[in-house]
Amino acid sequence: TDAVADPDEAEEFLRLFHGENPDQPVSLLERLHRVRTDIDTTGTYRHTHEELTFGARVAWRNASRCIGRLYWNSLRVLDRRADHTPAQIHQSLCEHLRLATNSGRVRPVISVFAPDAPGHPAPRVWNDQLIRYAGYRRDDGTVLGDPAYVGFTDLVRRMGWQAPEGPFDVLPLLIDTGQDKPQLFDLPRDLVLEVPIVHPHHRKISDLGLRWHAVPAISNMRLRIGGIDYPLAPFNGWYMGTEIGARNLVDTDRYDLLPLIADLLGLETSGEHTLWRDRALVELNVAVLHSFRAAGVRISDHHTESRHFLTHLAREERQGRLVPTDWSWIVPPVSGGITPVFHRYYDEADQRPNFYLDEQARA
Ligand code: HEM
Ligand code: NRG
Repeated sequence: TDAVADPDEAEEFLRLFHGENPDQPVSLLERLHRVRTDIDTTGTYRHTHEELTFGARVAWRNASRCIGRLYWNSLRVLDRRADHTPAQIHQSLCEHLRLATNSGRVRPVISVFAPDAPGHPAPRVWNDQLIRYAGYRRDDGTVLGDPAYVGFTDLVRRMGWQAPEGPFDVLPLLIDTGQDKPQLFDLPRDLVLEVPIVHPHHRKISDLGLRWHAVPAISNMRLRIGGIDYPLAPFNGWYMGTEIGARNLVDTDRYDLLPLIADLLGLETSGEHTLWRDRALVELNVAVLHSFRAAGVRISDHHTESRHFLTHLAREERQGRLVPTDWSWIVPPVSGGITPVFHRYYDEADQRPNFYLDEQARA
């Protein structure tokens, strides 16, 4: 790539960093001069460790689709810019999961790998998230596992992955340093904490053998700080229950479980007016929250997370900062109107640093 760091964006970021973090060993003017010179001569510049940490935290603070931003300033930032080989990167991703999972006391962590630089493509992983389940299309057209990952599963099978062909098979990592062919790595089983989904009262739901992984770790978003792109910067927090109980296990193009759950609950499914979908949905969400708590794995519910988000908003406004927010992502997919985030409008600015989804065609 011929990526060149944008000097105006670099300056804007350095002013923000020094504004929020006075008492730096190097003055803003010295730093600006140095960065301008570096961009002129090399096409890019290198963030200090402090700039990188601040930049990643502010990218989270600016993530307008994220309801979990109250704790933005305590994000743990792992500087992995020195990793180059696929084996090193795999090692660091495993370390990320170990620190993030923390035996169930899930902590927000980001690992930042080398940025795009002139003549040096940045490493990437092709997985959307570090932990996801395989999907297998059967001959009758139905899917075993997660239908969202049928394409990715086909790809890694063609590359030699030995598929167990179960409903919840953790996919391997596909690590691409841009130097050689992308390489497959299995995640060590003991690094992938999972929760069996059980219902506190309905034995038949518990008997389905459903499960979900403890840590959502998005690995396909580009982190952009001060005009520099970090294409591989996987991050995680903990789950909000509805992500699993109202989307992953429920969307008709995912596990699509509502008809089965309604049947097990003995609901009257002959017409929409019985609200059998809604009743099944609530029981599934009860099961998800109950199961994570029972397993000692951190998770939050949408009522608590909504309140925390409004606390965050008020706190940020007191600091004189805008909180860019996308209503359509912030309002939870169940009980929207009985959460406080529903009943207001938000600012919608695109502020940097931030995370971006690359629509680069992959698998
Ligand atoms: C999106 C919750 C931590 C960045 C979301 C969504 C939820 C959420 C519910 C919407 C997801 C969806 O509908 O698929 C939380 C919770 C966290 C947390 C409970 C606990 C600490 C983080 C962290 C980061 C982050 C640590 C980055 C450092 C984002 C971004 C999106 C997002 C960029 C948008 C993803 C997209 O466009 O697909 N978050 N989050 N979140 N979150 Fe968070
Ligand atoms: N809905 C996705 C995860 C998206 C991000 N959610 C978080 N992020 N909680 C899913 O896997 O269901 N986070 O960094 O904690």
